[in-house]
Amino acid sequence: MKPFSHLVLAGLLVLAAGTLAAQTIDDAAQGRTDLALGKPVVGAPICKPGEEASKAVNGKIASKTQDKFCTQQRPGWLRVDLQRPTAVSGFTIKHAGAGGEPVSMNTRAFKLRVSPDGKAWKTVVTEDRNTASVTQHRIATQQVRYVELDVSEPTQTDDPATRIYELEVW
Ligand SMILES: [Ca+2]
Repeated sequence: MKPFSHLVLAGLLVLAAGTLAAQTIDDAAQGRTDLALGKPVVGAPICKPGEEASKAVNGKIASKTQDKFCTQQRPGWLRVDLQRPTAVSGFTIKHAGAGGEPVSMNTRAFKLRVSPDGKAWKTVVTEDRNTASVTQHRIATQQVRYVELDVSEPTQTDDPATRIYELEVW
């Protein structure tokens, strides 16, 4: 083998190792257990059948009509019951764009409140001008039973509908 080939081979090995490392980190990040998946959930009145609050914790984002929670109430809200106090350190919210809808429909302003008992509530996340389709919010790890999403500005425009494809708790 010529020296040049050795260099190419070494380069490929470095590339392969880098890809493997990145993949491992990515898997770890995505390997979080979604504590809200399939849990009891209530929310503001829905836009139409198929867009119930439960669709925000069904683990799916494929369907624009069956996998999201939609409400036109303002403020819009959604409350998940983890059923017992659970160590929570963050949230991932999948907004309209994550479900393939226009990013102009992404939730603009919202808060996340948590409670260990349904009585004492604490606001742990405040977002005033989000534009992203997927948002992640890390908090100091704490014991949480209820998680509530409160939406004050549902979209980037005057479209009044809140669209949440998934509210993940981790
Ligand atoms: Ca969903």
